[in-house]
Amino acid sequence: MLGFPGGAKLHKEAAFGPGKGPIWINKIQCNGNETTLKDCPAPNWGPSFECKHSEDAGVECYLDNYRPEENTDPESSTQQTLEICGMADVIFKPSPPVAKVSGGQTAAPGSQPWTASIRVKGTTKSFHWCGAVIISDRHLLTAAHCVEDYPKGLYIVRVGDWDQDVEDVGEKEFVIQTVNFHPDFNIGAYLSNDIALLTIKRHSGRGIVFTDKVKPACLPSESTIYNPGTECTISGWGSIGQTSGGYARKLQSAKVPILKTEDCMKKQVYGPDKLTGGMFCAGFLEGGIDSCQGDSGGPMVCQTREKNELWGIISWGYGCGRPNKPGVYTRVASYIQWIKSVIEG
Ligand code: 4AZ
Repeated sequence: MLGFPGGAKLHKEAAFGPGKGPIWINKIQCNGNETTLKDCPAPNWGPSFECKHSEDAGVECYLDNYRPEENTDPESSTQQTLEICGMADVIFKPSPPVAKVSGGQTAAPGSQPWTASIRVKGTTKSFHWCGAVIISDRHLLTAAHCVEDYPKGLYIVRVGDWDQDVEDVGEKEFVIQTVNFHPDFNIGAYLSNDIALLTIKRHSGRGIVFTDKVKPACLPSESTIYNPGTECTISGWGSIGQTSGGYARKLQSAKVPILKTEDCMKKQVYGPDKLTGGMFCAGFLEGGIDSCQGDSGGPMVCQTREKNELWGIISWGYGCGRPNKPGVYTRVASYIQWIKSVIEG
C-alpha cells in the first residue's frame, strides 16, 4: 500500500496507460504489509514475454477511508466416488442480492462441497490463487493455467472451506504430489485444453475424507450434450467486482446458462478463432453475472437427475460481466478419456 493506510484498488489492462521496458512480473499476490514488491509471493521474477503493456496493472492507494465512488457500470474414480459424487446436503438458499459485478451470492455452506481452492504459500500465510474441483479422494481438476506459474511445492489445496479468513469445521489442506497438465494445453489457441489433474499427497495415511461439507463432483459422460440454455452453477472465491482487486472472503455461487457456441464465435463476442472444441461459453451476452479472476480452475456443475455433474472448469474471459464477453469454460466431457487414463495410471 506504499504506506497509505486506507486500502487499495486494483486497476487492470493499463488503466493508467501502458508502461515501457521489460515486464518484470506476471502474477503477484501481496498481503499489503510488505515493504517492497519483492516481499510478495511471486518467485518468477524476470522479464516476462507472455504479457503485453496493454495488460499493465495499476494500484490506487487510499488515504484513510476516502474512496471515489465504486463504478458499478458493467462495462467497466473409485466405487465410493461414484456413489456419493454430486450430492450436496444443503440446498442452495438464495439470499438477497448485493451489488456485485459478478452478480453472484454467498453460497450456503456445504452447497458446493466439491469446490476447493488452490492457495500459494507466502512467507507467513497462504493466499487464495485459483479454484479446483474434487473428483475423488486423491484427485482434483483445475485449469492448467492455474498451476503453471509456480513449482508444485508452493501450492496448497484446501477442501471444505467456506470463509477463507477463519478455519471452518472440516476444512483441510493437502500438499500436491503430482500435477498432470493436459498434453495439448496452450497448443494452437491460447488457453486451449486448459485442464490439469492434481493428485494430492495422503495426510496421516488418508486422502480427502468425504463429509457433509466435502464431496466429489460427478464426471459427465463423454456423450453429454451441452444444450444452450441449460442453467449451471459456478462457484469460487474470485473477485466480486470488476473494479475491486479483492477476492471474496466467503464462497460465492451463481447460475449461468450455457450459450450457443455459434453465438459466442460471433465477431462482436470472441470471434471464430479464440474458441476451440474443448471450450464453451456460458453467461449473459447482455453482461452481469459471470465468473471472474480467481475463480478459474473452479467448477461449473450442472444438475442431471438429482446429481451434480462437472460440465465445465472456469477458464477465461475478457474482464468479468461485460456485455458480449461471457465466461469461457473448459468442456470437461471432452477430456473424460484423458482424466481416466491419468487416474488409472
Ligand atoms: C481469470 O482471470 C478469469 N469472466 C476467469 C474467468 C473470467 C475472466 C477472467 C470470465 O481467472
